[in-house]
Amino acid sequence: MLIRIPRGWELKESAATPESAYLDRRNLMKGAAAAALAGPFVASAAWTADDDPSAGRYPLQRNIKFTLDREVTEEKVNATYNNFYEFGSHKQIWRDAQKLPIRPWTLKIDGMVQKPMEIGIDDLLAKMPLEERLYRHRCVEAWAMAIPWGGFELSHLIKLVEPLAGAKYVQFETFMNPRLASGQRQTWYPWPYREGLTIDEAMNELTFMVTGTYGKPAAKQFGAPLRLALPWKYGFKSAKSIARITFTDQRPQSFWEVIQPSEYGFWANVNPAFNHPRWSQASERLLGSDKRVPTVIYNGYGEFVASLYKDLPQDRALFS
Ligand SMILES: Nc1nc2c(c(=O)[nH]1)N[C@H]1C(S)=C(S)[C@@H](COP(=O)(O)O)O[C@H]1N2
Ligand SMILES: [Mo]
Repeated sequence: MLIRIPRGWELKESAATPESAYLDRRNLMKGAAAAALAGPFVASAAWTADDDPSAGRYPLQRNIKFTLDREVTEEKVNATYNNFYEFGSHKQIWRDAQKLPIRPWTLKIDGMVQKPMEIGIDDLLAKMPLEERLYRHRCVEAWAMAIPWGGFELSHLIKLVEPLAGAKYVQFETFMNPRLASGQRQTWYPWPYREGLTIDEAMNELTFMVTGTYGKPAAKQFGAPLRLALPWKYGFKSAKSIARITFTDQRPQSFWEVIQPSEYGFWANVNPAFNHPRWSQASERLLGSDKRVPTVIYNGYGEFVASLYKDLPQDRALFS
């Protein structure tokens, strides 16, 4: 069991939580404690994994280049409200997601690279410069959070496999295991979950491969042991539990794009001026608080990424 010392932001966040939420949380905690006494299957913090072999690597040094304009979302709020359709199409998938075995876990990198590889997650963790970053996270459904991610910049991994000059896109694929993941038995979805970026987007310094959350190995519902965090794009671009990365000269078609291309386009850059066909994107709800705040172009990360899109028409193309 890892003993963890609360750090500055954690104290600040709980101090800033509205009283009503704080009281609710105390009741929730009482419930969790009672459940822990009641049976062996519920740990005291059942939404986090405490048996991850990479636990000794955390917490990681924070990279202070990445700052927030809001409080970090409370861990429990974040860890019990997730999109992970492999485990169901509702937000309370965290318990089901604990079924996902994350060791052994092999990442396959193939396609247009000089050095294709298959690498175990712990070997990968040993090779990559790990750090912590505080990122905003904006779902296309108009809710938002702020999260301390641990992990590494994808560019480091890309340099290792040496893409060929003709590789223009990077495709990410989640594990496929319908026996284990009930959502994958819903055959009308185009499994496995896929996402894609241009190679320039993938090489951008913001593009982060997440291996940890809240100072620990990533909880399974966040997409352990390896997920993307692309804070300037809507959340669906940030594929979870990635098993394969493929370099290609063809633009990948993503899971949501196959389902509904008019609602979930390839670029999916956060853009308050371009509404979703069924709702406004002008503002967002900050989970864990009662606040609604204006949405900002590129989710506030324009200084890092705006130059990637200077040659695209500036209206619809930013989204689709
Ligand atoms: N494999 C996979 N990755 C996924 C999803 C999913 O259903 N399956 N949902 C996406 C969506 S819509 C969002 S908003 C984020 C949610 O991440 P969170 O649960 O950590 O907030 O994961 C994205 N990555
Ligand atoms: Mo989302």
